Amino acid sequence: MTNVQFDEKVKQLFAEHDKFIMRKNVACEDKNGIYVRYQYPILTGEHAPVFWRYDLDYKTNPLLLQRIGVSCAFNSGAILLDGRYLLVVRVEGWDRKSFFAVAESPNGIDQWRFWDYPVDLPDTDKEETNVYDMRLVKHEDGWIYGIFCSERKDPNAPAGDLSSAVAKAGIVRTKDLKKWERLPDLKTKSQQRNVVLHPEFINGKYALYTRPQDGFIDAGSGGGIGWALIDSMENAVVKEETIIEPRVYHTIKEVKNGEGPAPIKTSKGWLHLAHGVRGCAAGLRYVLYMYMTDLKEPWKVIATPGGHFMAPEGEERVGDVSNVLFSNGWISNEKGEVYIYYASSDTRMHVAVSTIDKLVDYCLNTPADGYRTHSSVATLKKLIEKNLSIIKK
Ligand code: BGC
Ligand code: BMA
Repeated sequence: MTNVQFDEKVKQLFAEHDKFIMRKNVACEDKNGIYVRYQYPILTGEHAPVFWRYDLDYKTNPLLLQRIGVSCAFNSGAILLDGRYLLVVRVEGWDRKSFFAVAESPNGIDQWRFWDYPVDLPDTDKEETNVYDMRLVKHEDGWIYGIFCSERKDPNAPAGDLSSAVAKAGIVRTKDLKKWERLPDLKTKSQQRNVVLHPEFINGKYALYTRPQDGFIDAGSGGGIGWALIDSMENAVVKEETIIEPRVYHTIKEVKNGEGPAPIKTSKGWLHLAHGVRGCAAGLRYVLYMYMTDLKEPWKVIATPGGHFMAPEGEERVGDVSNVLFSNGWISNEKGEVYIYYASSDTRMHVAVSTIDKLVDYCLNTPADGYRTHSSVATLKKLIEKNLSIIKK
């Protein structure tokens, strides 16, 4: 390739990338009245800027080969900051390391663009090997907190076991998503993934949704979504945690569950989005589900719509880790809309749109899981009878 051809090709790379980012997203057909998915993934590995992936110097890359690969953009924290829709995305490279990067959109739906540099996460522990799944919360103390999973090799793993890991909750805070202050990791008795900060003080204390687990993968004897009050975020210690949202046999959350993003406050209570996991021949299947808690006592569950809220569909079903929907970010805006940012199969980000009114109605009026076939049939029969009497009138 000559110098001139090189310059031409670089120009083309930028132009194509820009066209791809500017593509308008399209609302899909409303299939259930509860939410509407958008057709195109909002972020993928291909959204990584050209200048992240290529060395654009003719002298050092005369063949214009990609030097750094970005495979996936998924599990993102979300925040509406001064009218800007922002995601802290889990970006994963060809080397299987994830890192955080901010992406911004003018409307929350399309034109998502990464900021020039990834998040400068303070490096405080040389054993920390991978980080992922940040929950962003604007707390009433004035800070925006990010709680994420900090993963390292299990120091007690037998020689030759290069898979066993230990998960902890890392904590950062910021005002602008640019400068990040790292606070000491959360201290708890067990391993933790999916730790989420409640946005308000509860009796003067910070409140956390936790997910105690016996092993790295197994929820074990613990499991379920826990609730813990802590005195400080600068020295965050969980002394006591209570399970408020347990796992249940033969449900969508039989193997594991975990809080998604921080809950949204409504006049009827707090809306929660979570993930539920069951095991099957194809491996673990992750779906999203919802529940609601009491406005004044957010540790008390007041509504449990049965089954999944969203499950992987179509191309969502396939990816680096197939059969997974995961969400750790949503945004409610001043119009009462809720933008649900969810990832499919650990590969790409999507958006689905609903409203506070619809989600509250969904939570309060969708029949709960009766945990047995017979109660599912009884619930169905009740609705059929009611409807047929209306139809026949
Ligand atoms: C992966 C996570 C996954 C976890 C448990 C980690 O190594 O990076 O995506 O949730 O393992 O399977
Ligand atoms: C986990 C999560 C996610 C991931 C999922 C499926 O336990 O913490 O990072 O999406 O597994 O691999």
